[in-house]
Amino acid sequence: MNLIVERTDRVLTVRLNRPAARNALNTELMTDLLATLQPLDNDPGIGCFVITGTDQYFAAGADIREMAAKSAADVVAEDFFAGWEAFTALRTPTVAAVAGYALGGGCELAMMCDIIVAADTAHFGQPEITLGVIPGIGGTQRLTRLVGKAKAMDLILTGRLMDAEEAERSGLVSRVVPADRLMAEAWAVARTVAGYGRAATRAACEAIDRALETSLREGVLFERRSFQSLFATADQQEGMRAFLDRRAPRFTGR
Ligand code: CO8
Repeated sequence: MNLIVERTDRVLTVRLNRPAARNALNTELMTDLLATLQPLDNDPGIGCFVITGTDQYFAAGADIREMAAKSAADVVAEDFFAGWEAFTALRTPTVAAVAGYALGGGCELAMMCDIIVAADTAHFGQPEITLGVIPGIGGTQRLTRLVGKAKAMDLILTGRLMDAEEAERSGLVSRVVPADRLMAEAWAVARTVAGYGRAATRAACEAIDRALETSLREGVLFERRSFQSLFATADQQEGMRAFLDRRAPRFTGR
């Protein structure tokens, strides 16, 4: 079993579970992950996903054993790694709770999530250069956008790892917490996000992601149109009415 899945309140937690391979991301694990998340992406009872690993390994990257025997023709014909695009197409806000190693594809998976909460034991890196390749699931693009060219070049060209403190300082992770508080913190974040109106949390994710892909003018227009469209939701009316009535809002996801 590659995954351990737990549903509590409005949060679905998926724990990667290939300890013998340090949670290396093989095709089977990716398929299982997508098969778990995709049917729940539109479930009104789920407001946030949490992806995590073990205390020592978030994920040690793409599965080198699976990759090693492939030919160039194989990886092109399969469009190897293209399946991960489906993970980025999920619309439910996703929190990565990272302890230990998040390397290669593991770092890329964390970066495909919307928020990264890291334990103080976390180490991030893109060591593909040591294997004679480069990142293949978005690492050269997302890492560069998130931490800037200087740090991305340093990490990807040398293959060195950065610890949680450097990752937070560089803007890769949102928060660093003591390892024994990681899941409590990640779940607190997830429960908070899951408690808001679904249309608004999704619109926020889309608009923030748009900032990485477009000009300021286009991004601001996209944001304004999204903002305006939220006035079609019951949650907008409820949120503003509750503020004026000095009571807690009761969001329904409509
Ligand atoms: N893939 C497959 N198996 C792995 C992986 C991996 N990424 N990482 C660890 N394992 C396996 C080991 O082979 C070993 O198996 P076995 O017991 O059968 O020999 C077992 O896990 C334990 O490994 P270690 O003894 O090394 O465990 P440690 O706890 O001492 O070290 C580390 C853990 C630091 C995570 C270490 O295993 C490591 O450095 N792993 C490799 C990290 C790495 O290089 N990741 C990048 C992978 S490449 C990638 O993600 C994208 C490639 C893009 C290519 C694009 C092509 C289209």
